[in-house]
Amino acid sequence: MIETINSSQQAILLEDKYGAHNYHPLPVVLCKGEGVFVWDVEGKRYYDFLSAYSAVNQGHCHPRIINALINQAKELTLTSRAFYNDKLGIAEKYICETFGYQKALFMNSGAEANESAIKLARKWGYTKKGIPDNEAVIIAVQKNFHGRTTTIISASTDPDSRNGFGPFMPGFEVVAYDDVDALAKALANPNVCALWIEPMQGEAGVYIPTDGYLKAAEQLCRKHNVLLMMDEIQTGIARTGKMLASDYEDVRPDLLILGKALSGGTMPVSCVLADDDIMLVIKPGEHGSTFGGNPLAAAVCIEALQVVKDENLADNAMKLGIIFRERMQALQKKTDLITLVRGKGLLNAIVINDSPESKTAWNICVDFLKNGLLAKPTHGNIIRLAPPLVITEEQVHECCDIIEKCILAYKK
Ligand code: IF1
Repeated sequence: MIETINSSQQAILLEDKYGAHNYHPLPVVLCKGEGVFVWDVEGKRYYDFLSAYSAVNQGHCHPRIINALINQAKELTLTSRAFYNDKLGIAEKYICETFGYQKALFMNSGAEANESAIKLARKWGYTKKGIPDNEAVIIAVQKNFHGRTTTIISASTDPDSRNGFGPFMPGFEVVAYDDVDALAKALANPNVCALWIEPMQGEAGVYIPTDGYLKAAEQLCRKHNVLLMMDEIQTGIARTGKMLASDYEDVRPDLLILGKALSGGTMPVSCVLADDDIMLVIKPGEHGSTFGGNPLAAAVCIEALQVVKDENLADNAMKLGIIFRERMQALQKKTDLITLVRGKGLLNAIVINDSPESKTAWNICVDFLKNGLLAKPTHGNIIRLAPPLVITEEQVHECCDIIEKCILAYKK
Protein backbone atom coordinates (compact mmCIF):
# COMPACT_ATOMS: atom_id res chain seq x y z
CA MET A 1 0.00 0.00 0.00
CA ILE A 2 1.49 3.41 -0.99
CA GLU A 3 1.27 5.82 1.98
CA THR A 4 0.49 9.52 1.75
CA ILE A 5 2.47 11.84 4.00
CA ASN A 6 0.24 13.81 6.37
CA SER A 7 2.87 15.03 8.80
CA SER A 8 6.59 15.66 8.98
CA GLN A 9 6.87 13.19 11.83
CA GLN A 10 5.33 10.46 9.68
CA ALA A 11 7.89 11.07 6.93
CA ILE A 12 10.79 11.08 9.38
CA LEU A 13 9.64 7.80 10.91
CA LEU A 14 9.31 6.18 7.49
CA GLU A 15 12.84 7.20 6.51
CA ASP A 16 14.18 6.06 9.85
CA LYS A 17 12.56 2.66 9.55
CA TYR A 18 13.07 1.94 5.86
CA GLY A 19 15.95 4.17 4.75
CA ALA A 20 19.72 3.89 5.07
CA HIS A 21 21.00 6.07 7.87
CA ASN A 22 23.74 7.69 5.79
CA TYR A 23 22.62 11.22 6.58
CA HIS A 24 21.62 13.19 9.66
CA PRO A 25 19.14 15.68 8.19
CA LEU A 26 17.86 18.74 10.00
CA PRO A 27 14.37 18.01 11.41
CA VAL A 28 12.39 19.44 8.47
CA VAL A 29 10.39 17.61 5.78
CA LEU A 30 10.11 19.49 2.51
CA CYS A 31 7.39 18.99 -0.06
CA LYS A 32 7.59 22.02 -2.37
CA GLY A 33 10.23 24.30 -3.83
CA GLU A 34 9.97 27.49 -5.87
CA GLY A 35 12.84 29.90 -6.50
CA VAL A 36 14.59 30.71 -3.22
CA PHE A 37 11.81 29.13 -1.16
CA VAL A 38 10.94 25.64 0.06
CA TRP A 39 7.90 24.58 2.08
CA ASP A 40 7.55 21.82 4.67
CA VAL A 41 4.68 19.36 4.97
CA GLU A 42 2.90 21.62 7.48
CA GLY A 43 3.00 24.49 4.99
CA LYS A 44 5.78 26.54 6.62
CA ARG A 45 7.97 28.46 4.15
CA TYR A 46 11.77 28.66 4.39
CA TYR A 47 14.57 30.42 2.56
CA ASP A 48 16.83 27.69 1.19
CA PHE A 49 20.41 28.67 2.10
CA LEU A 50 21.93 25.36 1.02
CA SER A 51 20.57 25.16 -2.55
CA ALA A 52 21.02 21.37 -2.50
CA TYR A 53 24.77 22.01 -2.21
CA SER A 54 24.69 24.41 -5.19
CA ALA A 55 22.56 22.22 -7.45
CA VAL A 56 19.64 24.67 -7.59
CA ASN A 57 21.59 27.81 -8.52
CA GLN A 58 18.72 28.73 -10.86
CA GLY A 59 16.21 28.41 -8.00
CA HIS A 60 13.89 25.52 -7.19
CA CYS A 61 11.71 24.27 -10.07
CA HIS A 62 12.68 27.06 -12.47
CA PRO A 63 9.71 27.20 -14.91
CA ARG A 64 11.86 27.26 -18.05
CA ILE A 65 13.88 24.24 -16.91
CA ILE A 66 10.80 22.35 -15.76
CA ASN A 67 9.13 23.02 -19.11
CA ALA A 68 12.21 21.75 -20.95
CA LEU A 69 12.09 18.65 -18.75
CA ILE A 70 8.36 18.06 -19.35
CA ASN A 71 8.48 18.71 -23.09
CA GLN A 72 11.43 16.38 -23.65
CA ALA A 73 10.03 13.76 -21.29
CA LYS A 74 6.96 13.52 -23.52
CA GLU A 75 9.14 12.79 -26.56
CA LEU A 76 12.15 10.67 -25.59
CA THR A 77 13.99 10.21 -22.29
CA LEU A 78 16.65 7.57 -22.94
CA THR A 79 18.10 5.69 -25.93
CA SER A 80 21.45 4.59 -24.43
CA ARG A 81 24.48 5.63 -26.49
CA ALA A 82 24.09 2.53 -28.64
CA PHE A 83 22.17 4.93 -30.90
CA TYR A 84 22.35 8.65 -31.58
CA ASN A 85 19.68 11.04 -30.34
CA ASP A 86 18.66 14.46 -31.57
CA LYS A 87 19.50 16.42 -28.40
CA LEU A 88 22.98 15.28 -27.24
CA GLY A 89 24.94 16.92 -30.08
CA ILE A 90 23.19 20.24 -29.49
CA ALA A 91 23.99 20.08 -25.77
CA GLU A 92 27.61 19.10 -26.43
CA LYS A 93 28.05 22.02 -28.84
CA TYR A 94 26.33 24.44 -26.47
CA ILE A 95 28.36 23.48 -23.42
CA CYS A 96 31.63 23.45 -25.41
CA GLU A 97 30.92 26.96 -26.70
CA THR A 98 29.82 28.14 -23.25
CA PHE A 99 33.08 27.10 -21.57
CA GLY A 100 35.48 27.18 -24.55
CA TYR A 101 36.43 23.53 -25.08
CA GLN A 102 36.48 21.20 -28.10
CA LYS A 103 34.72 18.18 -26.57
CA ALA A 104 32.20 17.28 -23.82
CA LEU A 105 31.64 13.95 -22.07
CA PHE A 106 28.24 13.87 -20.35
CA MET A 107 27.79 11.67 -17.30
CA ASN A 108 25.29 11.70 -14.44
CA SER A 109 26.62 12.31 -10.95
CA GLY A 110 29.52 14.53 -10.03
CA ALA A 111 31.41 11.50 -8.80
CA GLU A 112 30.96 9.86 -12.19
CA ALA A 113 32.36 12.95 -13.89
CA ASN A 114 35.38 12.91 -11.58
CA GLU A 115 35.86 9.18 -12.21
CA SER A 116 35.72 9.86 -15.96
CA ALA A 117 38.31 12.64 -15.59
CA ILE A 118 40.61 10.25 -13.68
CA LYS A 119 40.35 7.70 -16.50
CA LEU A 120 40.99 10.35 -19.17
CA ALA A 121 44.02 11.71 -17.29
CA ARG A 122 45.51 8.28 -16.72
CA LYS A 123 44.96 7.18 -20.34
CA TRP A 124 46.48 10.50 -21.54
CA GLY A 125 49.44 9.87 -19.22
CA TYR A 126 50.12 6.46 -20.76
CA THR A 127 49.42 7.27 -24.41
CA LYS A 128 50.66 10.88 -24.65
CA LYS A 129 53.11 11.51 -21.77
CA GLY A 130 54.71 8.07 -21.89
CA ILE A 131 54.13 7.16 -18.25
CA PRO A 132 54.82 3.44 -17.73
CA ASP A 133 51.62 1.35 -17.64
CA ASN A 134 49.75 1.35 -14.30
CA GLU A 135 52.24 3.83 -12.76
CA ALA A 136 50.27 7.06 -13.33
CA VAL A 137 49.95 9.29 -10.27
CA ILE A 138 47.30 11.93 -9.69
CA ILE A 139 48.06 14.69 -7.18
CA ALA A 140 45.14 15.58 -4.91
CA VAL A 141 45.06 18.01 -2.00
CA GLN A 142 44.27 17.87 1.69
CA LYS A 143 40.58 18.29 2.62
CA ASN A 144 39.44 17.63 -0.91
CA PHE A 145 35.89 16.56 -1.67
CA HIS A 146 35.19 15.00 -5.07
CA GLY A 147 32.50 12.43 -4.34
CA ARG A 148 31.91 9.16 -2.56
CA THR A 149 33.05 6.30 -4.83
CA THR A 150 35.83 4.01 -3.57
CA THR A 151 38.34 5.41 -6.07
CA ILE A 152 37.53 9.02 -5.21
CA ILE A 153 37.73 8.46 -1.44
CA SER A 154 41.12 6.82 -2.02
CA ALA A 155 42.37 10.42 -2.35
CA SER A 156 40.28 11.75 0.54
CA THR A 157 41.77 12.97 3.83
CA ASP A 158 38.41 13.01 5.60
CA PRO A 159 38.07 10.08 8.02
CA ASP A 160 34.27 10.09 7.70
CA SER A 161 34.57 9.74 3.92
CA ARG A 162 37.14 6.96 3.92
CA ASN A 163 37.38 5.02 7.18
CA GLY A 164 36.04 1.51 6.86
CA PHE A 165 35.87 1.54 3.08
CA GLY A 166 39.34 0.16 2.15
CA PRO A 167 41.24 -1.23 0.41
CA PHE A 168 41.90 1.92 -1.55
CA MET A 169 42.86 2.65 -5.15
CA PRO A 170 46.59 3.31 -5.59
CA GLY A 171 47.93 6.13 -7.78
CA PHE A 172 46.98 9.13 -5.67
CA GLU A 173 49.35 11.39 -3.76
CA VAL A 174 47.91 14.03 -1.44
CA VAL A 175 49.68 17.33 -0.80
CA ALA A 176 48.77 20.44 1.16
CA TYR A 177 46.18 22.71 -0.48
CA ASP A 178 47.13 26.32 -1.20
CA ASP A 179 50.87 25.41 -1.03
CA VAL A 180 52.75 26.19 -4.26
CA ASP A 181 56.04 24.70 -3.00
CA ALA A 182 54.30 21.41 -2.25
CA LEU A 183 52.90 21.44 -5.80
CA ALA A 184 56.27 22.25 -7.36
CA LYS A 185 57.80 19.22 -5.66
CA ALA A 186 54.93 16.80 -6.35
CA LEU A 187 54.42 17.73 -10.01
CA ALA A 188 58.10 17.18 -10.85
CA ASN A 189 57.54 13.41 -10.60
CA PRO A 190 57.49 12.27 -14.26
CA ASN A 191 54.77 9.73 -13.48
CA VAL A 192 52.29 12.42 -12.49
CA CYS A 193 49.53 12.73 -15.10
CA ALA A 194 47.25 15.24 -13.37
CA LEU A 195 46.67 17.70 -10.54
CA TRP A 196 43.11 17.38 -9.19
CA ILE A 197 41.76 20.34 -7.21
CA GLU A 198 38.70 22.45 -6.45
CA PRO A 199 39.23 26.20 -7.06
CA MET A 200 37.63 26.74 -3.66
CA GLN A 201 37.02 23.91 -1.22
CA GLY A 202 33.29 23.70 -0.56
CA GLU A 203 33.02 20.82 1.88
CA ALA A 204 36.13 21.88 3.72
CA GLY A 205 34.13 24.93 4.73
CA VAL A 206 34.35 27.30 1.75
CA TYR A 207 38.13 27.50 1.90
CA ILE A 208 39.49 30.06 -0.59
CA PRO A 209 43.14 29.60 -1.62
CA THR A 210 45.59 32.51 -1.64
CA ASP A 211 45.29 34.79 -4.69
CA GLY A 212 47.60 33.43 -7.36
CA TYR A 213 47.51 29.81 -6.19
CA LEU A 214 45.34 28.65 -9.10
CA LYS A 215 47.51 30.50 -11.65
CA ALA A 216 50.68 29.07 -10.09
CA ALA A 217 49.13 25.59 -10.20
CA GLU A 218 48.30 26.05 -13.88
CA GLN A 219 51.83 27.25 -14.66
CA LEU A 220 53.42 24.34 -12.78
CA CYS A 221 51.18 21.92 -14.66
CA ARG A 222 52.27 23.39 -17.98
CA LYS A 223 55.93 23.28 -16.91
CA HIS A 224 55.76 19.60 -15.95
CA ASN A 225 53.36 18.45 -18.70
CA VAL A 226 50.66 17.60 -16.12
CA LEU A 227 46.93 17.98 -16.74
CA LEU A 228 45.03 20.43 -14.53
CA MET A 229 41.75 18.72 -13.53
CA MET A 230 39.46 21.32 -11.97
CA ASP A 231 36.45 20.14 -10.01
CA GLU A 232 33.92 22.98 -10.38
CA ILE A 233 30.95 20.81 -9.50
CA GLN A 234 30.07 23.03 -6.55
CA THR A 235 31.87 26.29 -7.45
CA GLY A 236 30.93 26.39 -11.13
CA ILE A 237 27.92 27.69 -13.03
CA ALA A 238 27.87 31.19 -11.57
CA ARG A 239 27.89 30.19 -7.88
CA THR A 240 30.99 32.22 -6.93
CA GLY A 241 30.12 35.34 -8.95
CA LYS A 242 31.78 34.23 -12.19
CA MET A 243 30.76 31.44 -14.58
CA LEU A 244 33.64 29.44 -13.11
CA ALA A 245 35.67 30.09 -9.97
CA SER A 246 38.72 29.42 -12.19
CA ASP A 247 37.82 32.65 -14.04
CA TYR A 248 38.95 34.73 -11.04
CA GLU A 249 42.55 33.93 -12.04
CA ASP A 250 42.00 33.41 -15.78
CA VAL A 251 42.92 29.76 -15.33
CA ARG A 252 41.86 27.34 -18.09
CA PRO A 253 41.75 23.79 -16.72
CA ASP A 254 42.77 20.97 -19.08
CA LEU A 255 39.83 18.98 -17.73
CA LEU A 256 36.84 20.96 -16.44
CA ILE A 257 34.46 18.94 -14.28
CA LEU A 258 30.87 20.16 -13.83
CA GLY A 259 27.70 18.81 -12.25
CA LYS A 260 24.87 19.82 -9.88
CA ALA A 261 23.44 23.06 -11.36
CA LEU A 262 24.05 21.77 -14.91
CA SER A 263 20.45 20.56 -14.61
CA GLY A 264 19.13 23.26 -12.26
CA GLY A 265 18.61 20.54 -9.67
CA THR A 266 16.04 18.60 -11.72
CA MET A 267 18.07 15.45 -12.40
CA PRO A 268 21.66 14.20 -12.22
CA VAL A 269 23.68 15.74 -15.08
CA SER A 270 27.46 16.06 -15.04
CA CYS A 271 30.07 16.70 -17.67
CA VAL A 272 33.82 16.65 -18.32
CA LEU A 273 35.11 19.24 -20.82
CA ALA A 274 38.48 18.93 -22.55
CA ASP A 275 40.16 19.46 -25.92
CA ASP A 276 40.61 16.75 -28.56
CA ASP A 277 44.18 15.75 -27.60
CA ILE A 278 42.86 14.69 -24.18
CA MET A 279 39.26 13.65 -24.80
CA LEU A 280 40.06 11.43 -27.80
CA VAL A 281 42.44 9.16 -25.88
CA ILE A 282 39.31 7.21 -24.91
CA LYS A 283 38.14 5.20 -27.90
CA PRO A 284 34.67 3.74 -28.65
CA GLY A 285 33.72 1.07 -26.13
CA GLU A 286 36.31 2.15 -23.52
CA HIS A 287 34.01 4.20 -21.30
CA GLY A 288 30.28 4.86 -20.93
CA SER A 289 27.13 4.74 -18.80
CA THR A 290 23.50 3.84 -19.36
CA PHE A 291 22.11 7.32 -18.73
CA GLY A 292 25.18 9.42 -19.63
CA GLY A 293 24.21 11.91 -22.35
CA ASN A 294 20.53 10.96 -22.47
CA PRO A 295 18.25 13.29 -24.43
CA LEU A 296 16.30 14.34 -21.35
CA ALA A 297 19.51 15.43 -19.58
CA ALA A 298 20.68 17.14 -22.76
CA ALA A 299 17.48 19.16 -23.14
CA VAL A 300 17.48 20.15 -19.46
CA CYS A 301 21.18 21.09 -19.49
CA ILE A 302 20.76 23.43 -22.47
CA GLU A 303 17.90 25.27 -20.76
CA ALA A 304 19.62 25.32 -17.36
CA LEU A 305 22.71 26.97 -18.85
CA GLN A 306 20.62 29.44 -20.88
CA VAL A 307 18.78 30.51 -17.73
CA VAL A 308 22.12 31.20 -16.00
CA LYS A 309 23.10 33.48 -18.88
CA ASP A 310 19.73 35.10 -19.58
CA GLU A 311 19.21 35.98 -15.90
CA ASN A 312 22.80 37.16 -15.38
CA LEU A 313 23.10 34.89 -12.35
CA ALA A 314 26.89 35.27 -12.10
CA ASP A 315 26.60 39.07 -11.86
CA ASN A 316 23.79 38.71 -9.33
CA ALA A 317 25.87 36.33 -7.24
CA MET A 318 28.85 38.71 -7.41
CA LYS A 319 26.81 41.76 -6.39
CA LEU A 320 24.73 40.12 -3.65
CA GLY A 321 27.69 38.16 -2.30
CA ILE A 322 29.45 41.44 -1.51
CA ILE A 323 26.35 42.75 0.26
CA PHE A 324 25.93 39.46 2.15
CA ARG A 325 29.53 39.35 3.38
CA GLU A 326 29.35 43.02 4.43
CA ARG A 327 26.30 42.21 6.54
CA MET A 328 27.99 39.13 8.05
CA GLN A 329 31.19 41.09 8.77
CA ALA A 330 29.10 43.77 10.50
CA LEU A 331 27.40 41.04 12.53
CA GLN A 332 30.77 39.52 13.41
CA LYS A 333 31.67 42.79 15.17
CA LYS A 334 28.61 42.44 17.42
CA THR A 335 29.24 38.89 18.63
CA ASP A 336 32.06 36.56 19.66
CA LEU A 337 30.10 33.65 18.17
CA ILE A 338 31.45 34.23 14.64
CA THR A 339 35.21 33.98 14.21
CA LEU A 340 35.36 34.26 10.42
CA VAL A 341 33.26 35.12 7.38
CA ARG A 342 34.53 33.90 4.01
CA GLY A 343 33.35 33.21 0.51
CA LYS A 344 33.02 34.41 -3.06
CA GLY A 345 29.81 35.28 -4.81
CA LEU A 346 26.98 33.42 -3.09
CA LEU A 347 29.15 30.58 -1.76
CA ASN A 348 29.84 31.78 1.76
CA ALA A 349 30.37 30.40 5.24
CA ILE A 350 30.57 31.64 8.81
CA VAL A 351 32.91 29.89 11.23
CA ILE A 352 31.35 29.47 14.67
CA ASN A 353 33.49 30.10 17.74
CA ASP A 354 33.26 26.62 19.21
CA SER A 355 34.90 23.25 18.68
CA PRO A 356 33.86 21.20 15.62
CA GLU A 357 32.68 18.53 18.04
CA SER A 358 30.29 20.96 19.75
CA LYS A 359 26.63 21.13 18.77
CA THR A 360 26.71 24.93 18.59
CA ALA A 361 26.63 25.27 14.80
CA TRP A 362 23.93 22.60 14.58
CA ASN A 363 21.83 24.32 17.27
CA ILE A 364 22.21 27.66 15.49
CA CYS A 365 20.97 26.00 12.27
CA VAL A 366 17.97 24.66 14.20
CA ASP A 367 17.28 28.24 15.33
CA PHE A 368 17.61 29.39 11.69
CA LEU A 369 15.08 26.70 10.78
CA LYS A 370 12.63 27.93 13.42
CA ASN A 371 12.99 31.41 11.93
CA GLY A 372 12.39 30.36 8.33
CA LEU A 373 15.90 29.80 6.92
CA LEU A 374 17.54 26.46 6.08
CA ALA A 375 21.30 25.99 6.36
CA LYS A 376 23.45 23.13 7.59
CA PRO A 377 26.87 22.95 9.27
CA THR A 378 29.82 21.39 7.48
CA HIS A 379 32.66 19.90 9.52
CA GLY A 380 31.13 20.75 12.83
CA ASN A 381 31.53 24.47 13.39
CA ILE A 382 31.27 25.92 9.87
CA ILE A 383 27.88 27.00 8.53
CA ARG A 384 27.74 27.17 4.74
CA LEU A 385 25.36 29.89 3.50
CA ALA A 386 24.52 29.50 -0.18
CA PRO A 387 21.08 30.57 -1.46
CA PRO A 388 19.88 30.10 -5.04
CA LEU A 389 21.46 32.74 -7.29
CA VAL A 390 18.02 34.14 -8.21
CA ILE A 391 17.73 35.72 -4.74
CA THR A 392 17.03 39.47 -4.67
CA GLU A 393 18.85 42.15 -2.68
CA GLU A 394 15.79 42.66 -0.53
CA GLN A 395 15.62 38.93 0.24
CA VAL A 396 19.35 38.86 1.09
CA HIS A 397 18.74 41.59 3.70
CA GLU A 398 15.71 39.73 5.05
CA CYS A 399 17.82 36.57 5.42
CA CYS A 400 20.68 38.50 7.04
CA ASP A 401 18.14 39.85 9.52
CA ILE A 402 17.13 36.25 10.37
CA ILE A 403 20.77 35.15 10.73
CA GLU A 404 21.58 38.20 12.88
CA LYS A 405 18.53 37.69 15.11
CA CYS A 406 19.45 34.03 15.76
CA ILE A 407 23.16 34.66 16.28
CA LEU A 408 22.63 37.57 18.72
CA ALA A 409 19.98 35.64 20.65
CA TYR A 410 21.97 32.41 20.82
CA LYS A 411 22.92 31.17 24.27
CA LYS A 412 25.52 28.37 24.38
C1 IF1 B 1 27.26 14.16 -0.03
C2 IF1 B 1 29.71 17.43 0.49
C3 IF1 B 1 29.16 19.40 -0.80
C4 IF1 B 1 31.18 18.21 -4.67
C5 IF1 B 1 32.36 18.43 -5.42
C6 IF1 B 1 32.10 16.35 -6.52
C7 IF1 B 1 30.94 16.09 -5.81
C8 IF1 B 1 30.45 17.02 -4.87
C9 IF1 B 1 33.16 19.71 -5.24
C10 IF1 B 1 30.22 14.77 -6.08
C11 IF1 B 1 29.21 16.73 -4.11
C12 IF1 B 1 27.69 16.98 -2.33
C13 IF1 B 1 27.58 15.50 -2.09
C14 IF1 B 1 26.77 15.35 -0.84
C15 IF1 B 1 26.92 16.63 -0.04
C16 IF1 B 1 27.57 17.61 -0.97
C17 IF1 B 1 28.83 18.16 -0.46
F1 IF1 B 1 29.31 17.90 1.66
F2 IF1 B 1 29.57 16.14 0.37
F3 IF1 B 1 30.96 17.78 0.23
F4 IF1 B 1 28.48 20.04 -1.64
F5 IF1 B 1 30.17 20.01 -0.30
N1 IF1 B 1 32.79 17.50 -6.32
N2 IF1 B 1 28.90 17.36 -3.07
O1 IF1 B 1 30.75 19.15 -3.78
O2 IF1 B 1 29.03 15.01 -6.79
O3 IF1 B 1 28.40 12.62 -6.94
O4 IF1 B 1 27.30 14.09 -5.26
O5 IF1 B 1 26.83 14.42 -7.69
O6 IF1 B 1 27.88 13.26 -0.62
O7 IF1 B 1 27.02 14.17 1.18
P1 IF1 B 1 27.83 13.97 -6.65
